[in-house]
Amino acid sequence: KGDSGLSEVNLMKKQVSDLEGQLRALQASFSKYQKVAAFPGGRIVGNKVFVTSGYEGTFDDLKQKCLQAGGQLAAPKNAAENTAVQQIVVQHNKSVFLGVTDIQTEGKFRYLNGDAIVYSNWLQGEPNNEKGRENCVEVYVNGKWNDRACGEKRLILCEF
Ligand code: 291
Ligand code: CA
Repeated sequence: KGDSGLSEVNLMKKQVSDLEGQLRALQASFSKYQKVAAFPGGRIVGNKVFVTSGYEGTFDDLKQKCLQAGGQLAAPKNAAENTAVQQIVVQHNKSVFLGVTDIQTEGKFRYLNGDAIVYSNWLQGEPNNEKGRENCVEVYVNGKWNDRACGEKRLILCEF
């Protein structure tokens, strides 16, 4: 009888910590749906959401704005995510810049965290580093990727 009170406390500690975990997951999920509510026309793919405000700017400008919003530039990592990006490009009839560059090493495309890309959807003949000046990646309305000069202005697309 002596320790039944203690094990009841331990059981409750576990229940509280489980609930804390569930609450954290729910908060993370809810904050993503809030982005789509704030910027309608966003796309939800699994745990990821893609949203645009309609703003257009250079790569550095767009990268900064996504970070400021608590997200990052879109970086589709599979065909389903790329299709979601494509749908937004089609909706606005404007190409987006991805969070993918070969700024560090020419010809080696990486995510903004430095990891090598695990998925790509290059248009035939791309990336061609035209005039040696193309280190960013735009997505065309057909969903295909083209490397493009980072100083060009493109539609912002953030992921959360
Ligand atoms: C051509 C291709 C692309 C390249 C693009 C830019 C155009 O696509 O060679 O690989 O990225 O040109 O070089 O840049 C400027 N300033 O015109 C054109 C298709 C729209
Ligand atoms: Ca190109």
